[in-house]
Amino acid sequence: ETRPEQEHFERTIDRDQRIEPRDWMPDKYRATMIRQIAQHAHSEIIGMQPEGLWITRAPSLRRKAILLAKVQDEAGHGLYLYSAAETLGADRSDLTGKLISGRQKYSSIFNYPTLTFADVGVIGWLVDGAAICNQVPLCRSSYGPYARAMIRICKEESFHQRQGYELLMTLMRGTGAQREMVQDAVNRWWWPSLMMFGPPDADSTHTAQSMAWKIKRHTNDELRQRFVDMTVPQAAALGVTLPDPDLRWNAERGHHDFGEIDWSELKRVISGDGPCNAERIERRRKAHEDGAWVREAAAAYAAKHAHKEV
Ligand code: FAQ
Repeated sequence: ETRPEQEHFERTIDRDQRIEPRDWMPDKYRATMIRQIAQHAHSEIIGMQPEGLWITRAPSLRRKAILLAKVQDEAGHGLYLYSAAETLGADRSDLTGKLISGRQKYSSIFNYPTLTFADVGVIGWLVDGAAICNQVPLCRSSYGPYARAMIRICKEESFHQRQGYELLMTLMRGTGAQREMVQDAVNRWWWPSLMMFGPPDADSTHTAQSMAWKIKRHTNDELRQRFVDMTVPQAAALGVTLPDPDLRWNAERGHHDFGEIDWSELKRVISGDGPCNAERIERRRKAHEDGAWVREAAAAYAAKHAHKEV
């Protein structure tokens, strides 16, 4: 016999309506949402680092202003998402502690180094492109505060994607050395971008349950395929080669076939052993510690204010 609140939950999911913070939900649904939203928030915050490193080295004032705005947007996305996690009863400082101590994950993609300014363009094109592909369907995710946060985040991500593509078009119209710089960045970021979508469906722990609850609307492999199909013509327009000799159109499937992904690399990077994992976490830890006085001052101010109101 199902309880009325459980029936309400199931009916809401069946009808494609949204679960709201006040609603009853299964403990596992709550835990899954906190996990995914926290990982997503951590990714936005850690994701500020690879591009942030280029703010002081941007080649012009215009590029610096654009990059500053983009990295600032990422901070905003992170804060939005931590707020969404709070509606589920999560505590923000606890989530930050779990990130710093390695008990919660963030996207594998941010553990790769940004070696040249072309990497800024390729992150916009491929990494934000992959993020959009993954996040547009999440605007229909069953948890209301997450789905609504995704709407604004996706609008900003699509602006980020275009700025990356425009940066690359500019470089491709430049010198031979600049074109080589772009190709080198594409070679390094292509495979890690495909890994952003997660393990293959057969090895994905959470996909089946998250699809049943309509948290996820497509599987990891479906979104990865969509991303490949979307990116191939963009690469051709740009004049770069995607570093995969097995990449070709399959008329029968109506999709591009592509080569085998090195899943052992994804496993390594997720488990903490990527090129920049230690550096990223160390920088986050230091920023958190350096910001302690700001949190203390804000708390003291709020306490004083509350006292005055009484
Ligand atoms: N990296 O069973 P599944 C951005 C973990 S975009 C690290 O398939 P699920 C924008 C997974 O958590 C990036 N870990 O899991 C930006 C699970 O571990 P757990 C952020 C990964 O949740 C652009 C285990 O493997 N976007 O930040 C990865 O059903 C430029 C098994 O996997 C989002 O977070 C990975 N790539 O599907 C910012 C989108 N893949 O928790 C700055 C929302 C999997 O059991 C600059 N998230 N894992 O210990 C999602 O859509 C999903 O969570 C997936 C994974 C698709 C990422």
